[in-house]
Amino acid sequence: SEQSSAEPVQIINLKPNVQQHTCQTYEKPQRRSLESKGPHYKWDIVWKNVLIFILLHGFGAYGFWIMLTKAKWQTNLFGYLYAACSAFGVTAGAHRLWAHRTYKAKLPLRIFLMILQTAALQNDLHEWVRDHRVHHKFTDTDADPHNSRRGFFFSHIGWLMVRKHKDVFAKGKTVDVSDVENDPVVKFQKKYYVLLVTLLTFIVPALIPWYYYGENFWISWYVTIARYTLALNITWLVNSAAHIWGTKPYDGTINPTENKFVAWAAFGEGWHNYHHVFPWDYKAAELGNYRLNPSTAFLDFMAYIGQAYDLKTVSEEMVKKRVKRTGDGTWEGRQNEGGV
Ligand code: ST9
Ligand code: ZN
Ligand code: ZN
Repeated sequence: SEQSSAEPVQIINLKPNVQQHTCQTYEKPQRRSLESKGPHYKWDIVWKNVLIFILLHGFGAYGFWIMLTKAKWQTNLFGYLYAACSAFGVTAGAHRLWAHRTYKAKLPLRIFLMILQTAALQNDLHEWVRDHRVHHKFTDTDADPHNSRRGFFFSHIGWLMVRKHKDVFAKGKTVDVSDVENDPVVKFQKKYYVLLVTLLTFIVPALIPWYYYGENFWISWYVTIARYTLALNITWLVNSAAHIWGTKPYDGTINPTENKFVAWAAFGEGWHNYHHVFPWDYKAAELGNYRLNPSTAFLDFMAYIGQAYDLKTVSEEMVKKRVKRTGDGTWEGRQNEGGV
């Protein structure tokens, strides 16, 4: 691709006093303007996506205003509950089950989570998991699909509007996703993805308020767009904000942070320094306080009714050892508000 031809230039142009980044190199995350990335990265822009995201955010903002001024309270409540369901599909499903295998799920729960994840329209599970595993293996390098060293904008939304860096393809090949490819639930979703996504992200949630309590269809439609746009941005904050702002109680040498706001907004996925250090913990946090981690409450409930089992976690001893070795010294004052 064009990116590969631009690559050698990037290396030759490195000034002698500029350190080349490796996974191990610690650099305080910096906010730099997109322009400063110009000479280093070729932005092979996918204009179709740019247009879609501009329209989505335009109509989403309008929908948000409709929510505040015109929509019935039932429509807003339904929108919130629908967003929460789709969030669990992403956090408990795509993320903690399929991407990290932090627990095992019986077939009914896997089907349920697949349906919820479809309602979030964040790519099908196979693609979501592949990008996410590659993100963990090559965090904040050129092989990371949303490399946060390329700035807030790129890691938040920019990465979805350009062709991927050649390293994502090359190094991504080394990441095994055969378990997901062989999961019949994932295969089913992939086969009917466009139809399922159209129904579950847009049509069904727009029709319910109209059908059941006489909401104006267009109001319901705009609330649907607003819900989707907001949920996407909250999800993206995990890749952007929680790789830039916050403390690093578990490992001060990596970019991912503990970010309480993101944890609150993203259903418990903002304890991101911990998560990158111990990705197999089903709580995706050390303490798993329900209020700042509803996804953990969801999974504990699923375990209680026998749908989730073999939930993996990390011993306090192991956490403390790691904190001592690599933490940034903020562990004592860490904010997850005293556990469950
Ligand atoms: C979205 C995803 O928003 C968000 C993910 C966020 C993750 C956050 C995680 C944090 C935890 C969870 C928090 C949840 C909180 C929820 C709270 C909610 C209230 N490895 O991709 P292509 C190869 S999606 C290995 O097309 P291009 C592969 O062979 C939003 N290989 O690359 C592939 O072919 P195939 C909606 C890889 O052409 C081929 O390359 N979706 C990898 O550069 C081509 O792949 C969109 O907007 C890899 N990682 O295009 C769509 N990647 O697939 C956006 C690729 O056949 N996508 N290969 O095997 C696109 O339009 C395009 O992907 C592109 C890049 C333009 C971005
Ligand atoms: Zn993860
Ligand atoms: Zn991350």
